[in-house]
Amino acid sequence: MNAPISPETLSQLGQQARDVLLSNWTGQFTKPAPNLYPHQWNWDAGFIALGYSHFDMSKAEAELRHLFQGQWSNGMLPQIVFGEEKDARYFPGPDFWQTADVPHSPKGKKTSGITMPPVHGFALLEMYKNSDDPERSMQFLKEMYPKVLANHRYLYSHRDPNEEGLVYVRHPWEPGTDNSPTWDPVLESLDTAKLDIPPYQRQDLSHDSAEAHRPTQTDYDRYVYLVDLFRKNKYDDEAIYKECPFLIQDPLFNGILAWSNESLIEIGGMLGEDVSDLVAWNELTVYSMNDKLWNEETGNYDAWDLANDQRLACNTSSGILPMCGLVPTQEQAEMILLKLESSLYSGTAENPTFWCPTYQLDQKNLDYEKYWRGPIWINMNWLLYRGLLRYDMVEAAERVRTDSLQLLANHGFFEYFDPRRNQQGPAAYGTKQFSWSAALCLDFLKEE
Ligand code: 9WN
Repeated sequence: MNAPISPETLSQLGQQARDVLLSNWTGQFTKPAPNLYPHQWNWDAGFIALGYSHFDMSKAEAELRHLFQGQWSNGMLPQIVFGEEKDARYFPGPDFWQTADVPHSPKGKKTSGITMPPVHGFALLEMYKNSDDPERSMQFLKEMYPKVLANHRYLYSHRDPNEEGLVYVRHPWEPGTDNSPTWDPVLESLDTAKLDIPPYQRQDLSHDSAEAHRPTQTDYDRYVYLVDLFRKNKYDDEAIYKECPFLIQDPLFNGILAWSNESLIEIGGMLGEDVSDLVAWNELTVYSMNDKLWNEETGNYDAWDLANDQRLACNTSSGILPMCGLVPTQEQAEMILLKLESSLYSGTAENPTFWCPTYQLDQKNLDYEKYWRGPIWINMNWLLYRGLLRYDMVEAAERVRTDSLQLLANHGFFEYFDPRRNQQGPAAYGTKQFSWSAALCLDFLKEE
């Protein structure tokens, strides 16, 4: 559907992508964006390191090294490792999180007290594959493998109370798809008028992103309420589990975990390590995702609300992305492909869409412009691209790749994009100079 992008445009795009990453580099790590996100974020850093590995392996390694300096002694890899920029305006900052006195938190770095999708196993293996200095990269694998493994061990031992191989997230920021409609039913039961919410000041609206595209005030009230609950419980996982109303087994988080398990099994094999725990964890994760989360009627992986022990219909792209972790069988993957090609993700002849909207187009509360409730995000497209390739769906994968490059060439390295091909006026939203849009663009471009 796209006219081919000229080689000149593609080469310019590559140069611009490298420039975005370098301009967000602080000397220690890369900010996800110049102003809106002034610290280091967990899954962003994985994607960013992968992007750097195409042109600057030292920075790729430094990115992950810095992130893991924030790792807690129980293995948890935090969502944010705070930088030291004096005029950084981000809420919630370290003063709000209050993790410094928690016994498990690191001494040298300030961090938040929750985690994010464990992309680092596969990012590490991808970096190794992109290296032209295998000896050096083998050393890096040796250095990082135990740290990444410790994060997986944390997830399986502290976030899987029923030992199902399905890890739960306890805050909408943990799966990274903050205001996803999947957890609306759970969050709506938290009546903000009746909750005791500490005073706070949002900072996100003072930057270059429109209020209408960001999470709502009520969303933030609930985010803050949950952080307050964690700090009151001193970040003790068992205590939080007993009290927290938001405990969700998310298909994207667990699908990513499966891909990283697999990658760690491969790395562990190269290093001569005993990978039996990883093999057992991964078998259970794949089994349970198919046994508990797969929905044969819709062809989606649903989410599970552990606090109320109920299924949460997941009609977002998180429900099809476990393909990246080789979770579905070939037959299930064929069902997913049919769905992608249907009006649910492709629109109609009059109103076609770029791939891939993050929310099915038949959903009443779909919003093409609002954050994780419809727009295209480049990291989700990249995960889908890799997932499709794993099932030999080469044509579909190529469509995701070229749609992504087309959007980036049309608009630049925005945070998220309007899926409508016929959209008149602004069609790219959030912050500009967004690092993972640039980093993953570089990975898409290696196929040229
Ligand atoms: C909260 C940094 C992060 C991404 C998330 C994205 C957004 C933060 C925010 O930015 O979330 O973690 O302040 O909105 O939703 O996926 O990692 O880029």
